[in-house]
Amino acid sequence: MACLFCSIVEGEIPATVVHETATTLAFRDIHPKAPVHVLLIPREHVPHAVALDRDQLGDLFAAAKEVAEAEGVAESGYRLQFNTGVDGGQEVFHAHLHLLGGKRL
Ligand code: D5M
Repeated sequence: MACLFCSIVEGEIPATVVHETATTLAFRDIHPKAPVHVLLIPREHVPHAVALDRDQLGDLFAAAKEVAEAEGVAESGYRLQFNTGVDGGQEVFHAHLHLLGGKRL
């Protein structure tokens, strides 16, 4: 079955990209749960957070820091969240790190 976030990486489905590197992509969540809600993903398909290797995890967290600064929430604070597996609330099975901020969560 086609992966939604792989389609975004390939440019086949539009997304509002806010940050990109050789290994990661960050775009706005289509159903934001906070004034700032960005999803950070590895370009490579990895089904969930626990399957990410150390380099991929490091790249995602480094990108999250850059996004937080660019979105103006670095000082006020923000939440970083991986929903992992069905009981964890994961709906899209391409690993993604939620960055939420812009209000008191
Ligand atoms: O989070 C999956 C998230 O993905 C959820 O917050 C909605 C978001 N989503 C779904 N489709 C899109 C598109 N097309 N663009 C941007 N964001 C999208 P989970 O942790 O799997 O529950």
